[in-house]
Parts: sequence; C-alpha cells; structure tokens
Amino acid sequence: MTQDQHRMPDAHAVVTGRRGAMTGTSLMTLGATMVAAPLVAKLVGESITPAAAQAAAPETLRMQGKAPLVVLGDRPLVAETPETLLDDAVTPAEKMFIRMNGRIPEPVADPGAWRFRVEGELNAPLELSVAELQARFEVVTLQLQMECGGNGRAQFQPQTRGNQWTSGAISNAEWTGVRLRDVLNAAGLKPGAAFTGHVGADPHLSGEAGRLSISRGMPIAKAMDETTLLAFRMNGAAIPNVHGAPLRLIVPGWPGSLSQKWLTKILVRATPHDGAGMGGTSYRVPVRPIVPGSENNGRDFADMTSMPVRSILTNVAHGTRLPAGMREIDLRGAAWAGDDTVSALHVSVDYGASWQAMQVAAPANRHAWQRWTGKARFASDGYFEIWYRATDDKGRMQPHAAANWNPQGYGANAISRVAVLVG
Ligand SMILES: Nc1nc2c(c(=O)[nH]1)N[C@H]1C(S)=C(S)[C@@H](COP(=O)(O)O)O[C@H]1N2
Ligand SMILES: [Mo]
Repeated sequence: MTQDQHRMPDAHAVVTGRRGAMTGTSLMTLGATMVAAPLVAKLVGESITPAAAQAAAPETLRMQGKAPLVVLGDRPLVAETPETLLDDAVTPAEKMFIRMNGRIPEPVADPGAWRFRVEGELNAPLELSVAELQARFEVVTLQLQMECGGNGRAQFQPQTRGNQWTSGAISNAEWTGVRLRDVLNAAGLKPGAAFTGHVGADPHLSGEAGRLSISRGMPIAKAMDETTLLAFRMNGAAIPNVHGAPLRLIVPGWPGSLSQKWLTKILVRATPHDGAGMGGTSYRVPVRPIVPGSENNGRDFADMTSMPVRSILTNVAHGTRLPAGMREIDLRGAAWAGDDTVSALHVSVDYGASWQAMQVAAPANRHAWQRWTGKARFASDGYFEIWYRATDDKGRMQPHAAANWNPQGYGANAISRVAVLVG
C-alpha cells in the first residue's frame, strides 16, 4: 500500500454500544441516581455534559487501543473524551479525542519511508522521507494542546450545525518531531510567502480519489512559530494510525483542523489557502457579533486563530453523589488559552456569588495545557454545582454564556458546571 493509493478500509466498522446516561467513572455509579432528577434538564444549554442534554444515552466508542469515548458521529468518526478521562497531565493515546473528516486510512508498513513535500513560494522546494526529516533537522519533544475549533459547540443557543462537542475535544500529548520552521528555512521562504496550505492522505468520505476531506492553512507567522511541529512520535511511541501516523502537523493553540494528519504536503502560498474547510463560515467567526440564529455567508467573518481560554474539571464527574456530612472535596483539572497562558482558575459553589482561587501550575512548555488543583467547600448537605472558570494572562475570563454566536458554532467557552449531591 502506498501513501497515495489507499484502499478504502471501513473505518465505520468501529463498533459502538449504548451505555448509561452518565460517564463511566467510579463516582458515577452513585451519581446516576441523582441525574434522574429533572433539575438537570434545566441545566441544558450550559455545558452540563452531552449526556444530560440528549434524550437518548450516548454511544460509546469500542475501538482497539481507545478508551470508551463518547461517539458524536460515525460517518465520519467523531468521538469526544469525557472530562473525567482527561485526568492525566499528558493525555494517553487511548484517551485522545478523534475527529475524522474523511475515512481512516490503512496503516503504512514502513513509517520512515513516508514522503513529505514543501512547495510553493520557496527558493528550493524539498521532498524528504520521515527518516530524512528526523536525521536532517533538530528533533524536539513538547507537550502540546490540540483542541478542535468546535470544542464547546453544544453550548450555543440556538444550536449550530456540526458535532455537538461539550468540552472534550482537547488533548495534551507529548509530541516528538521537527520544527516546521526549520524545514521552511532550509527550503528558503521567498518574499511573497505569506500563508500555508496543508494536504493529507486520508480518503474522502465519498471515496473519490484525489478529493481532500480537509485542507486548511494558516498565516506564515504561525507556521514559523517554534512550537509548530512536523510530528512523527507521540508519548514516546509511534503515533496511532487514527491520530495521523506516520507524520502529522501539530499547530498548538489554534483550531485542531490545522493539525493535518497523514501529512503529505505543505504548500507555501502568497494568498490565503482555498482548500476544503477554508472560507465562508468554515473555521471563521464574526468580527462584528451577529444575531444568534441568523443566516450569514461569513463573507465578513475572520479566520479563527488562537483558541479562547477554557477549563475542565477532571476528577469529579457531573452527577456525583457524596456522603452526608462531607464538607470538602479535592478538585483538579486542566486549563489552557490558545497562544496565551492561564493566570487564574476560580471555583464557585454558589452560582457565581462568590469565587475561590485554585492553584494553577505553569505549563510544561509553551502551548502545553496547565493543571490546576484546589478544594470546594460545602456549607451543608444538599445540591451544589461546582462552577469552574479560567482567566487568561490578558485578563479574559470564560464568559457565563457562549459568546459570538456563529453558524458553525466555533469558539464557545462558557463556564462549565458540574452538579454534586452531598448526602
Ligand atoms: N488529514 C486529516 N487531518 C485532520 C483531520 C482530518 O479529518 N483529516 N481532522 C482535523 C480536525 S478537525 C481536528 S480537531 C484534529 C483532530 O485530531 P485527532 O483526531 O488526532 O484528535 O485533526 C485535524 N486533522
Ligand atoms: Mo476539529
């Protein structure tokens, strides 16, 4: 099998199964009792888990090498990671969310022989194998967050089209590769080099040869950022096939769609790239806010760049029931802010009337997410909601409701809420 001529494996043979309404952690066994209460239904529209927002129980991914992720779509395959599965500082392969736009290609037999090209506005276009990339350029290893541009989409009202992600389209793996910047410098940028365009080898859903499922691009400055990598290893092992082996682009902090999997080519262009997923309302948001639910062709929109600040709570699941008399619970999670860093994480157990500061660790390196820890205190037994809110280093907080409504539902980063019942 060559990289340009994939058979059409049936990615859709992925088996899924129904499961209970809540995510499967040990705490949830107790929590399920409580979630049956109608009050949870009233929370829909906030980011209170997809499970609660759906009448039917979610489908669970059953795929070799993957945890029981929540399946949002199977054609193409899309699965999100419940927040409580994101409790590791470095996201293990099995817990990484999956976003396919086309079909999953067949694994390649010889990863080192995979060919990659840079062409376009360059003095000397290059074609190199993965083995040559590795030998010729400095190899770096970084923890990098990768978040889908549509993460949080389920918060939008009215509902927007696309996969109804809650907060689980995020990963923070440790990627090993070479800097795209070093490769572009070796090829020599011409003065007109202003944008990139990315090409991968996954077959289109239709099966039509040569048709790309997604092909996005970015301004050259982001391509030249020292954390933009051509990655060939993940978490010290081979990249799993579904996550883009043998070679993928990692563009941390910007919409995940830029992080092309099964990467074969990067075009350097004088004008913005015009591939699948560019222009119109694709990965574009209003510059001037529009009326929620209104029609818009996106002509006046701007391409999404850095993702907004967001946080997750990774050790307490929504619907957790705690023993009577319990007055304190340890909390921990992660927070990130695109190209920026997170400067604070606050928790409220009284609907935002008062907030307590948690401890936020420094990122392992630029563009890694940050872990946070702290405690929530309850004045009595009863029903509480833990609200958690991150603030970035520019002072921007997660808002109370998803802002800047747009037809394809990008950039929703409202405060998340997890319900707990004490006693
Ligand atoms: N070749 C290719 N690259 C791709 C995609 C795809 O469908 N094909 N999906 C993109 C999108 S929209 C996202 S959010 C990330 C998801 O990466 P993951 O599935 O490894 O988590 O990959 C991006 N790169
Ligand atoms: Mo995405």
